[in-house]
Amino acid sequence: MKIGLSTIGLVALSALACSAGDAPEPEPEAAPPEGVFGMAPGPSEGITSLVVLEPADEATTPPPSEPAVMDQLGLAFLPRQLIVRLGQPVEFANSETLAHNVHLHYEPNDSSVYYADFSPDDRSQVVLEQPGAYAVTCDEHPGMTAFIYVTTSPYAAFAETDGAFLIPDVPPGSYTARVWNADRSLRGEHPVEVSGASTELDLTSTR
Ligand SMILES: [Cu+2]
Repeated sequence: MKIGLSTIGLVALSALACSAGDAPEPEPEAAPPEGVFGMAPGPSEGITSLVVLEPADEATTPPPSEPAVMDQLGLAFLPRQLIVRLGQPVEFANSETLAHNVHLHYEPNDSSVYYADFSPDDRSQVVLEQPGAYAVTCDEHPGMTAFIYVTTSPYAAFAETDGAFLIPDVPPGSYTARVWNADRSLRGEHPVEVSGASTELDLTSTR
């Protein structure tokens, strides 16, 4: 019994001595993120790029019935950028003690498509009927701007400010990756094949 214990002590000591003398282990290489990821152009006019993967076979899941919510708080829209599925309601709210309004312009033809006043604690829903980009403003407070993108595809994400994007849970198949940017010259379309768990795309070039 006594011998056994000291043997264990020796083994532990030699293991310590060994690890102290070794060079630090190299950092394991980070696994690529799961999903479709990569780089898109950087922000324009304060809005980051949006990446949408449109499936070649039109069948996708139906839009969620619960609304996508955009609140007003601290003289700002929250969130400032919102993705909504076509057919999914958008709910606007006003969580502060000031009166606001919400004014939506559809970007492709610059038409005013929605306007409503929001007293404190008001909430109201609207279904936006066209896919594409909508500019959001509060006409009372010129600094309040936001952006909504209505997409037919469930596979969409805004890029980070450095252009990095990640769209998780994309089933294998053929897609068109569409890049929307406030600067029209930075928009583009790229054919994409999704096969494994991770697909890396460079969408920084326009074509
Ligand atoms: Cu306002």
